[in-house]
Amino acid sequence: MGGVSSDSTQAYVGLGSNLQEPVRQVQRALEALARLSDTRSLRHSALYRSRPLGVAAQPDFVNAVAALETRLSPLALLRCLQHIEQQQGRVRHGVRWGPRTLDLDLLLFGEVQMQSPDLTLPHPDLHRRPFVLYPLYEIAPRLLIPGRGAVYELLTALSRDGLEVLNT
Ligand code: ROI
Repeated sequence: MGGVSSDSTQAYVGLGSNLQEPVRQVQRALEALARLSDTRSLRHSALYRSRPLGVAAQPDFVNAVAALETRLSPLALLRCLQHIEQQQGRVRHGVRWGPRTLDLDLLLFGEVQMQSPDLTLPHPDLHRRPFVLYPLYEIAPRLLIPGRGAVYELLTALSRDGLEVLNT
């Protein structure tokens, strides 16, 4: 939405899907993010194909990262992300680390560092996941992750592990 003023924060959201037309799932979620109230969508990365982390016997994932500017609180934004997941018929197959229709992770919320039962910021696995760090680097190459360091330095420790940019 327009009119996002100076009391707004830049937030980064990770998107992932490996069920029910993953490319379409991620595209629909990007559209839904752009429609959030009190929030403006700034840019997003390309869509990437990635090997599944966790349970290996599941389809490849499609991943992307979006940058938003928002006046929502971190928890209000998290609730919006969960709502979008539900709208897109999120199916969890009961397996931890297993396949999913749509996963939206709040990766970063400005400089906020917090740990609560509902939300940890920055996202605790962000710095070790190639399918998050490479797309993040694409849209914010100089970004600093509070408590972790610069994205471009974190990347040097991480192989691309089969990560591929998709032509969409
Ligand atoms: N693996 C990849 N490649 N991408 C994801 O988004 C992803 N999400 C997950 C698990 C199941 C841990 N593995 C993933 O939640």
